[in-house]
Amino acid sequence: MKKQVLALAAVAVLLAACGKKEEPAPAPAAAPAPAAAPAAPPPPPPPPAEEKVLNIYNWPDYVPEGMVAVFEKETGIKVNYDTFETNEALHAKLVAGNTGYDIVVPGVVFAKPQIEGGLFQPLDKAKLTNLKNLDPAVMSVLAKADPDNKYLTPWAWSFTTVGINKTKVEKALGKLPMPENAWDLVFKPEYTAKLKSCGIAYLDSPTEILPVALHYVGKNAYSNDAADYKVATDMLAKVRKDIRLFSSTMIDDLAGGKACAVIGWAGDINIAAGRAAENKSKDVIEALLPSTGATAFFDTMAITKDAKHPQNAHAFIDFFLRPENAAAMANDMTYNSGNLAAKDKIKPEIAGNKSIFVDAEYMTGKMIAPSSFSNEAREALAAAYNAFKKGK
Ligand code: N2P
Repeated sequence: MKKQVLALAAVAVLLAACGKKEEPAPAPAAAPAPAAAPAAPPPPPPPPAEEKVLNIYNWPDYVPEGMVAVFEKETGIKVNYDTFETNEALHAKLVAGNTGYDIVVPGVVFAKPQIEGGLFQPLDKAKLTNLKNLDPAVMSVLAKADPDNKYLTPWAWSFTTVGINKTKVEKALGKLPMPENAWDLVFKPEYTAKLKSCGIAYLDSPTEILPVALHYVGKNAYSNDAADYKVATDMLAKVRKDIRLFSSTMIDDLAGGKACAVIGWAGDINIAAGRAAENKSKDVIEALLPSTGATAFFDTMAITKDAKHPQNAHAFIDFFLRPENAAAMANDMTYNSGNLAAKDKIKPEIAGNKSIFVDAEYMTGKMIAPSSFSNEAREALAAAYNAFKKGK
């Protein structure tokens, strides 16, 4: 405390000194004539006007309806919006180069090697007046992949978890009670043998499934050690015959009745729940918070290195960072936005949903923070995962 007071006093003294007017020094008797000042360099030319186009590459079912149209109307910029289904697919595109996309939305697990690989251009923060709306806690998660937050701003975050059609799962389990650990539903033969009748689906991505499988077998979810992958895939091999689907989103599978237990994204599972309700289904669909934890993901906007429309890209990023747009991500899409200023615009119906607004206890005690894999590890993960899929 004393030290802090002293330090503050020192700052105060320094500030006072800065404010003091200096008496002008008397001019020397025979001052040499000052050298002619060099001509001021001409101001930099204004950046060339960009064509009114913006090419965005994002995940499916991940933007509030009408939001892009509002941006187009407001700016006159025509947005071409394409989608990819896995981080692996986006990564392959970025590495190949010349994507044609200005903004892409990788998860931080992949954004780290993408930044290190020089695939993005730094943000011009002077153009992002709404950066101030962002939650410092989320920015510090992003900073693990992007030191000093130079390249990434948050799109949305959620977590990879177990989603169920509770009605169907309880029926299929019969006398077997729900497990204490929700991951048993998709990883333990005792349960999968029963749930295969109503359908088990996994996300079709090595870097989604292996981390949760690694965690389940007691290994680091982001292990770079191929020996750990063997332990995880040995576990997975035992349930392989019970897995009906490998899918890139669980919305249709859960809402349409193709699957009753999935490994998916909490946000998409919540969307499925909403869709089933719209379709007048009585089934209850839920994103679970497993007792042993789930893997958090943070998806981020980045501007590609060779973007042809970087100014439009900045305009869109700043637009997205407005509180009302970030709030719509939660209200309409059931995804968190990482935008503090959006907090008081959240609809009361969803404010209590713990699978969107995860409580602090789970967040700090259970949620598995994102990390990254080495390039070699990602290759080994893909090989392990493909062998598992083929091994039916
Ligand atoms: C798609 C959401 C993607 C989140 N609806 C996974 N990063």
